[in-house]
Amino acid sequence: MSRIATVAAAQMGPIEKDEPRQSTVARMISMMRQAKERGADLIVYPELALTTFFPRYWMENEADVDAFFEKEMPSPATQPLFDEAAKLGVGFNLGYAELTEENGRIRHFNTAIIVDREGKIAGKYRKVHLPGHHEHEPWRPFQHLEKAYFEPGNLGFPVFNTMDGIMGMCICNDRRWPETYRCMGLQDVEIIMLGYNTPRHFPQAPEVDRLQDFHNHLSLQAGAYQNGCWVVGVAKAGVEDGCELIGQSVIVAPTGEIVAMTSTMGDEIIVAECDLDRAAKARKARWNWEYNREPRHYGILVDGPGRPAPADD
Ligand code: ING
Repeated sequence: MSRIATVAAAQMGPIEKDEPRQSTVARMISMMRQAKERGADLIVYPELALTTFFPRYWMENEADVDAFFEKEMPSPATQPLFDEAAKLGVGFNLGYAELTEENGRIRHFNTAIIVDREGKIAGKYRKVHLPGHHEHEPWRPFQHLEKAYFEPGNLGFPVFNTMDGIMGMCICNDRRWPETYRCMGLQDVEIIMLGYNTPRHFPQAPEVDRLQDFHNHLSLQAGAYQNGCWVVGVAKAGVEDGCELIGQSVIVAPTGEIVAMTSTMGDEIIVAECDLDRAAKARKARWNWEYNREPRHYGILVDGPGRPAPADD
């Protein structure tokens, strides 16, 4: 008997800077109900799904930045989403800005959680690959200050046994790095869920603006195929405060084929039946790590160039 997860990708359209969380949560609940009606038992929301993509703004005042963060999860504003999920028996993946105290200091992470069908948090991930820049760069038409507002994630790339599957997460820029998928693939992940906020315009290289949709799908499809797992990529799409964010959210099969894609730039759900056993099957054939992989030659992946680990991770 196959283990089928009926998955909805819940793409969200623009969230304006002053849109209250109650409004975005109401939009998410509406999409959850639509997804349930279409048979879904798992729904994936975008990165930083509760607010506008605030790293596009330079904010001098830390309190202004912290206003975009959740100090607890569930919070009063998100509790209705957890309640609805438990009522409908639908699991979900939610991206949000996490403000927490850890190792005696306040930490800021770009975070995602998997919540099971009883409304309980089954897993947490903190974005490892932070794109953008640390300082205000006025030459840009909009900022991309993730390196200023977040710390790199300190949880690695965990996978979680939940909802009768092996489930993993990543967030936005993580999807462009093959290490992300492989770290979960080696843990036999069957489905990887992720959200993204991807501006069409890339100020450092405007000549690649025309390739943003292609690079998005190239990354997601390669990750799925090369690790024999399902990949669900969900956009925050449309024009937020003058900044166009790409859409084309997709559900990708372990073969790398796109099985469903959105066709608007607003709130839109797509649904697919994901047979999780197809991932396990791929692991026995082409991606049989013990039989085909040669780690003795891969040392540079860990010892090669990259950011040093922070002292107090
Ligand atoms: N956004 C973008 C992403 O990786 C980006 C940043 C855009 C990097 C285009 C490279 C090219 O999709 C986030 N939030 O990571």
